Amino acid sequence: MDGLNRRSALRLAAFGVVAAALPASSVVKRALADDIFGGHSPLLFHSPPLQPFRDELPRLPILTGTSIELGAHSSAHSFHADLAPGPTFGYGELDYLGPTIESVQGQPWTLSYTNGTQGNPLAADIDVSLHGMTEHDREMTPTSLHMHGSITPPASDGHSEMLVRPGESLTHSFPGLNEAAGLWYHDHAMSMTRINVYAGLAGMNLVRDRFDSGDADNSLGLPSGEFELPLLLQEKIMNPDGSMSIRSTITVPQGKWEGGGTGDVGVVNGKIWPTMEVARGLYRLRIVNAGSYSVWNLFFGNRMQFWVIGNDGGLLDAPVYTDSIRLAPAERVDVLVDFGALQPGELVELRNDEPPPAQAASLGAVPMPLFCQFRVAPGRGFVGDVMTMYRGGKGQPPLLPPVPAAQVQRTVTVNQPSAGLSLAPPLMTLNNLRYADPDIEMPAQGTVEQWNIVNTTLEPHPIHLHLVHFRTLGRAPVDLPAYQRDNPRPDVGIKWAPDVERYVTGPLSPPAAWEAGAKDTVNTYPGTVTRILVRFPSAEDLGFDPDAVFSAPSGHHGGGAELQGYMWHCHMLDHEDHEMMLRYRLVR
Ligand SMILES: [Cu+2]
Repeated sequence: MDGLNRRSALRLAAFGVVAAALPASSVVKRALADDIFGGHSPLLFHSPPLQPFRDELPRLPILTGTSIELGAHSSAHSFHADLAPGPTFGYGELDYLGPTIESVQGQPWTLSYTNGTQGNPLAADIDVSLHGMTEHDREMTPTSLHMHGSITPPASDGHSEMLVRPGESLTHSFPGLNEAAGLWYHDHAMSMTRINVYAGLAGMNLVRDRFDSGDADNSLGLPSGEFELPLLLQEKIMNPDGSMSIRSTITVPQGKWEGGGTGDVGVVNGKIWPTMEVARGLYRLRIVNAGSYSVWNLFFGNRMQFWVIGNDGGLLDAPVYTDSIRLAPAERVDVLVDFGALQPGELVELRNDEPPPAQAASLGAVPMPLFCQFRVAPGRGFVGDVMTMYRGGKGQPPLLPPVPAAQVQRTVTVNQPSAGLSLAPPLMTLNNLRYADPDIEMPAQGTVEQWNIVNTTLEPHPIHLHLVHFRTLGRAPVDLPAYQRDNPRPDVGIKWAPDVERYVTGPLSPPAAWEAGAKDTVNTYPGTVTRILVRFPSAEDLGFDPDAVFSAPSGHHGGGAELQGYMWHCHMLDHEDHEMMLRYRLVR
């Protein structure tokens, strides 16, 4: 922590009073923080000064096969050349993160998962007051492996109550139904997801198919091998001893849920601000926002444009040429970038200029500016052009189907129950419900529903539905004061999702062009209704029963508890860990 002289301590005390008295006026608080603290707020923890580009950008190893074994284990990892190794979790052989799994459409595969962790590197940060947690969990870390975006039977989906404790194993079955796409896997244990992912439990899954085969001669003409680069983006706060700090602010005691904190250093594939030499040619970057909380507006430092050719669920019909992309937690983009247009020796940074969320900004957080650097080498790289289309042609998958018509309209809400005078919200909810509340959504198998997601908070929330893919229709502004005045919200625990249509005050803004394809996570903006069209598949479509009852090998509420269905939740991990997650069932 920065040393505070008496005068600034007095100012800080005054600031605290002002901040508490103005819970809704984050702009005022941010201005005060900037004015008083020059953007280096003593309310926040900070990483020690670190020089960028000291480490080479790691290429995560690739794991293939139809019978994969993957354990989670305790380890130690150095995030930067000038930092000692600190305690982490890793999957497989890695000290931090996991290998890139390559699977193939049409080839069922299994993943035998073992929880080999010993203790938890962030044990002191675990909030045992959250849903289902006990003191026991500090040392006996519950885990649950979720393949995000995968069409997975319920018992293998990494349900948050399907807990695998140290020494236990679970074999996940994946039927290979997804088409080629960039999926990712991460821990999903109840009330522990933010802790376990921050500790290192995340990795990528590239699904291949006969078009996007990953081979050099793929029929889409896409860069492959060394010219295809998965990039897991995260941000962190580091301690001087090389350990990670999941705490972001001094205003919340250690071991208490924070509500979400931003980092001040960018981490790519496990290294802080790394650098990589690239050949002069086209590269395919498979980017995932694997952060806990932050939305990032990504761009290249030289403002060069690039092509987005796919997102969560697979390829777009045609590339989208753009100079920036706003990526929320769990969203993925499949990007082509041409380093061949640059001169040898040029340096290009992958940067971010998204301001931090209001909650973090109110404490003095500033944008985390940088992820990594590319150094352009003299040699020529991948030779090939960007195609005008990636679907619908010869050697290409079919065009995306038309957006289906809705058979059912369903309004759901994203809420932050009143925080009173406190800076931190007490919890976050969907439909004003806690995770365990019984009044869940039960769409019928085989129907197309339009979900109208009303975000009544001051922050964006990326909403993720397990199992399904959907299409985003767009976002429209809502008169929230009138909506909430006419429909008073009852106590938490009573469902609150009033019809929103007569409170919509403006036209539907279509999604960004790159958001147009099959999505599994959508960023819902504050004060808007985000409309998505979801087809809920039937057991016949899937070849498995999505409503099957299954039981956990272990669990907070006793091993063997019967579970059913999937989850939908905010993918800000801090939020899903504190009630912004509900179950849903696909019923017959
Ligand atoms: Cu959220």
